[in-house]
Amino acid sequence: QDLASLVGRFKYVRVLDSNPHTKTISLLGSIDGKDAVLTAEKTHFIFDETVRRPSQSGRSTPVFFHREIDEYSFLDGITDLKELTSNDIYYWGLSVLKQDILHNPTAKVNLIWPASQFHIKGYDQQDLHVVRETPEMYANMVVPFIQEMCTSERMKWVNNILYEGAEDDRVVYKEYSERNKDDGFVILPDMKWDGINIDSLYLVAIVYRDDIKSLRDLGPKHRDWLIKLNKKIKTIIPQHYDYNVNPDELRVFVHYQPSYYHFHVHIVNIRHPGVGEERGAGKTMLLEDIIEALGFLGPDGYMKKTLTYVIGENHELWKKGFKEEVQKQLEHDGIATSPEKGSGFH
Ligand code: M7G
Repeated sequence: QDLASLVGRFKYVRVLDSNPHTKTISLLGSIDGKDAVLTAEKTHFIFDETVRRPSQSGRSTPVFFHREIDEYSFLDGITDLKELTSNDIYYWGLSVLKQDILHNPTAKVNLIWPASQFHIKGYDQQDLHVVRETPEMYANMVVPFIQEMCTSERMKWVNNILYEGAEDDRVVYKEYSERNKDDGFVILPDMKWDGINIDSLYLVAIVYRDDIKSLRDLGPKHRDWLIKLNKKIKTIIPQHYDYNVNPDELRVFVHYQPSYYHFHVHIVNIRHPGVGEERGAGKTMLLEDIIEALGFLGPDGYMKKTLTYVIGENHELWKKGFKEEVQKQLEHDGIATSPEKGSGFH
């Protein structure tokens, strides 16, 4: 089953969501009678100084180097240009750029098949809400939800990477020894990255230890380990990409709520703004801030902290009590939820 033949058999049902800012569109459909989510994202422009060279070791992890002119860059790659209007010193128009499946593809295409209801809901357009997750809400609602989400089926892709050699040829760095499993981790390109443009570089570091489901499980005893991890990430990645991205140009962060409850860290080029928040829900916590906070949060670390973040109505937690909690919180705070209920400030 390759992507092209699967996409060829995709039967369109409806548009789940589209976003002009991130230039993405997600479609719901079916392939061979099973639900599928097909997402396309327009790729970013290639600047003339960074181009891709196939890696000499035969791995598909690209190697970047500087070059003066590139036929696929914006400017040299313009094959058609038509002015729409001009006014004084301002001109605007439309253009067609030279495209090439290897050097300058138009879009990155992602397919989830067969897609579960979790996947479909995650990509579907939804209203968002700010919620305060208290330690009690975590214990009563989130813990049971995490248990439900940690099925071997749902975690299969993670275990495939850690133990089954999946995406092996793309792995950027791996540190693992049977003796020291708790320190092991692997860094590889995230599914979200086109793998071509360093400006939109997006990697994920997945740890081998499986006792940390999310940010909530982090305590002061993890501080030194996180410091080491942060240092390694910021040393290894710039080196690997030939310093086309520098240590202080990497946004290293964790999501809460994550989509997958096995501790992992996102590594993104800071040129890629707001990335990771595309689908609305969630909170981005910089690893540096987490390390700092673990220094004073007390012995229970994040377990005792109230976390405020955005959640979508399609999220299971919204239906499993968060909706009511948001109402209660607003009432408790004396904040009106609609104009009729509000008497204003007198
Ligand atoms: P998250 O913070 O749990 O969720 O991160 P979110 O960022 O999707 O809200 C999980 C990360 O793993 C995301 O950045 C995904 O794009 C990435 N990811 C998910 N899957 C299924 C894969 C995969 O099979 N391979 C790789 N390389 N990355 C994946």
